Amino acid sequence: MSNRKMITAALPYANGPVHIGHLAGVYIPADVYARFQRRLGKDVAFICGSDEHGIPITIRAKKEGVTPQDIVDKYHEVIKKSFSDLGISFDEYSRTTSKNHYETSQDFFKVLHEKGKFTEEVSEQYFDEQAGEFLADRYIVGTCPNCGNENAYGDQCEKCGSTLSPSELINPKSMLSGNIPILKETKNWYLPLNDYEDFLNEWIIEGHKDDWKPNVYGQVKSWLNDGLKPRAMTRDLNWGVPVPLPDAEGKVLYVWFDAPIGYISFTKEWAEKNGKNWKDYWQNENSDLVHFIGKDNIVFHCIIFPAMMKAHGDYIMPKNVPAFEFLNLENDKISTSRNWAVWAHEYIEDFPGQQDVLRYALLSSAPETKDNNFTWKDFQTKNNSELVGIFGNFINRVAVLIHKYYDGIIPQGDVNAPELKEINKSAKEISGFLENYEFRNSLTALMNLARFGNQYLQTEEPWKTIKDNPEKAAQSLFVGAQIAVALAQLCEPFMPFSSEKLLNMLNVNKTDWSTIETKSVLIETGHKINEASLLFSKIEDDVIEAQIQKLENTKQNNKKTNPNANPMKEEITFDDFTKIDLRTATIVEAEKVEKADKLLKLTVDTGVDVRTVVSGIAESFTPEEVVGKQVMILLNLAPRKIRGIESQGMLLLTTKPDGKLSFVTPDDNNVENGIEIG
Ligand code: B3M
Ligand code: ZN
Repeated sequence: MSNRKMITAALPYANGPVHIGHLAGVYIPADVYARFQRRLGKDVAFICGSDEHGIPITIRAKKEGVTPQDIVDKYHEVIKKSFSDLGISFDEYSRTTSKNHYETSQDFFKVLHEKGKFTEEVSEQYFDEQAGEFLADRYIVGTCPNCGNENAYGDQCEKCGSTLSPSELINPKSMLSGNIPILKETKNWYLPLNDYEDFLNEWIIEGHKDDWKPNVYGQVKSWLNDGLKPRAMTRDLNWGVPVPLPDAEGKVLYVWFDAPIGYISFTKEWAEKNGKNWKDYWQNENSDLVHFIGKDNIVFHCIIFPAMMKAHGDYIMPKNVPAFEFLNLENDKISTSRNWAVWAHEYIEDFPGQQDVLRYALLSSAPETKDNNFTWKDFQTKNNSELVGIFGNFINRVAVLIHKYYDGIIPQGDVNAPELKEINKSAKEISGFLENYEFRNSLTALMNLARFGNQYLQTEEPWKTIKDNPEKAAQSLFVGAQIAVALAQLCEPFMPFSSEKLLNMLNVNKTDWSTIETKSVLIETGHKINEASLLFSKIEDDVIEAQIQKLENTKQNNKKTNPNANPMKEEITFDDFTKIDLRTATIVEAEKVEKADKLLKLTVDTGVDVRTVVSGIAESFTPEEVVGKQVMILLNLAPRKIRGIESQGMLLLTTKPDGKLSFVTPDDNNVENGIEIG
């Protein structure tokens, strides 16, 4: 096993903030792994950054009416802050618009070009003559040939889910100008992936059958079975890294060409700052390259990027590509466009100081082998029953009792007590699971040690034995203290904030993982611990209800056919409704109210009587316009004085898109006055 770990986490597109799906399926597991490897004493580079090119960025910019640069500047900061707030311990978090990344990715391209690894192909692509631009597949809309949806995109129909190519669309239209695009010839550089089939078969299909996750292995196998085709590595776009060739005006590197090279560019940036040599991590067999990704990125990390690195010739291949499935939220697919997500930056605001609770909850439902589900109720239970009830409770009992009976000094105990073996066993179990990318099992193993500690105290009952068998009480708390220290050390990859708090409380330093795997005494008799403080606190129902309500609001919002419509008011009963006396009526006289621009004084025949109503309609109607109009009136509204005039009732009005008011009237104006409405 190599001493160097080159760990990458998929570069998030800087087109929006990160949500719990990203965290559970890539960043938290990757962070646990990186922290764990550091504790093993490995030479770790944990690298990530924002993916700032590609259509997702330009689409977002169009939507918000700003430039792509504005978008990436904004979201790069938001994303970077969320990661740091959540304790994701990247050694480097950079961005693909950095100068160094442009140079690194262009150099990479040039090497492949000079080695003759690309083929040049001329193809016909849709072109918007008015905009003067070639159109990315996403920028073409038309009718889906499969389901007839008139708003299908050039790459996909979101209604029936089928994958499309722009040429399949019926009546294609450019999203830039609305015009019909023309087909125009253009030259691009292709990587003939088919040339790498033998290499990929041997390396992955034969070489990693047993150590790669079945979901990753299976997907690669099926791609290879279907046969690979040349894939364009350049695009006719104006947002991206320019193709570094003289005859490539207006062309940029394909985002999936430049983005994975980002891992390399960012390692260079980190190495430079830290006196390291980046090649030790990327071009040396004594380095383990591991990519943490979501399942939708498998083909890029297991086929395309390896083929690029193979073509280049100087690079090592990934040792493993632990890809995760997807996390759902309250049994529904997480969706940025539907705002169906728990956003990292909002969580941090709503749950200050509780980053570890989210880390714990997401890890314990990490979608390792199949899609998984996050619910707020489950989150609450995990906190209240597991973190507070088991882990926190054990630590608290040990610390409080040691203070109570021994002034905070670790008492005398038998260093050969059999229970101490449990510590080493747990440490080994956790590392076994982590080496195997089994994050949920590793977390369970950690919690099992806390459970063991709790049960141990429960059977030993030092609070009873302290009276008639003080030696036994001392022994129990000596063992309890060892388990507490072990938990403080072992929980660090999972819950770094709590680990730090706990290490402080126990007044001990971080140690190597191997110490916990082998030593039986982690804290000596006579050592003084600090004041006990609570590690976790109960999350009350109202806090959870508020989060559920937030999602409920999103659901209601998504149902709106008119985004300007206000949400429904609080429900009323039928009895409430029958109290309201609505009638048809006719305006018989109208005049302006002096010194009030908005008001008209109206005389209204309600069928029941003739009365005065003051109405704020003067900016929408002249007095002449309203005389003779049949209207609807709220008859039994308590009278009130407006500008010294008593107004008796209220006319029903609505607002037009231009802001002008309009009367609600019966659609047949032969209705008599005084007829009830309901
Ligand atoms: N930005 C895709 C994604 O966010 C892409 C990953 C790049 S990793 C090199 O799913
Ligand atoms: Zn369709």
